Amino acid sequence: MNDAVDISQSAREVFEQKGYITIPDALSGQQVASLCSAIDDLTAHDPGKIHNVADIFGKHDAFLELLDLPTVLPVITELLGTNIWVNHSHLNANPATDSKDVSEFDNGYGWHRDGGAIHKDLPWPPPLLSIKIGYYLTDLMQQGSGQTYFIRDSHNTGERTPHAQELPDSAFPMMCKAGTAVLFDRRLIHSIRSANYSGNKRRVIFVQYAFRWMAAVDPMNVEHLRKKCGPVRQQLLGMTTQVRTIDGAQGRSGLYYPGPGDVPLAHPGNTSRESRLRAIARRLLRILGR
Ligand SMILES: O=C(O)CCC(=O)C(=O)O
Repeated sequence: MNDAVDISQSAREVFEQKGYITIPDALSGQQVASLCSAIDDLTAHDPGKIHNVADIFGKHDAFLELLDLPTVLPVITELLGTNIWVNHSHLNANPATDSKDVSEFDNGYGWHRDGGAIHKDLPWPPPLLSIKIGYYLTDLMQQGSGQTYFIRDSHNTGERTPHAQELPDSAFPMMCKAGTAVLFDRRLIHSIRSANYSGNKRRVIFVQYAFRWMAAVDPMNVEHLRKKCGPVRQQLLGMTTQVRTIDGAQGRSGLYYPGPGDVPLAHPGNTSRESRLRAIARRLLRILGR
């Protein structure tokens, strides 16, 4: 089993050393069930196929709570700070097959570091820049359940990505229980898929936090969510950017020169006021609904 995060040790220390942190029970059983059912709704047209679908937040409201999950977001802000947004998300559904290896897939394990052109454009070592979280919604404690494989220490070594069908000795599967969040360094080489002969469909959701000045990976079809989201979620969906005047220079983007309205996440007072208001509104609606 992988080491769980040791709360007494700083998250940064664990993350820098291993390139990932696991948070068991980041999601309750109820949250796991509702996220699985959202994935099943969105993939119901072809349940027997592998799905890897990006830009999930505008596709189902069940995903919205992952934006500012209290069990995970504080760790992200400890590692990246508050000038962040979610510039990429995807859901993965991997039905079980009989195959014990990845030879049936043209691209095998699909080894990669996250960030695409970042790795061509910047010399090694590139900075961290973004962190991806895997929310594992299926128990993956048994070998061959379609686990994500990681190449140990590759966030530091800069080694080449293995050939698609290769499984190096330094590769290990992320064995974890349903409800676990795994935060990983985008420079850590990982698989895009692995064999799933467990008999169970694997369901996972990936959410990537990046600095606000990094462009979107996804189309970001989220504008219709504005009214459903408070300031923090709006920030994380990229909806809070203002044009600012800096030292008399007009027309500077709040992505680069963030002011308080740009980054509500940096002002927890606003958030608690907002959640208090939401609680009052919920209570009123309950009373009116009686
Ligand atoms: O599905 C997986 O196990 C990993 C997918 C992933 O992280 C990716 O596509 O970058």
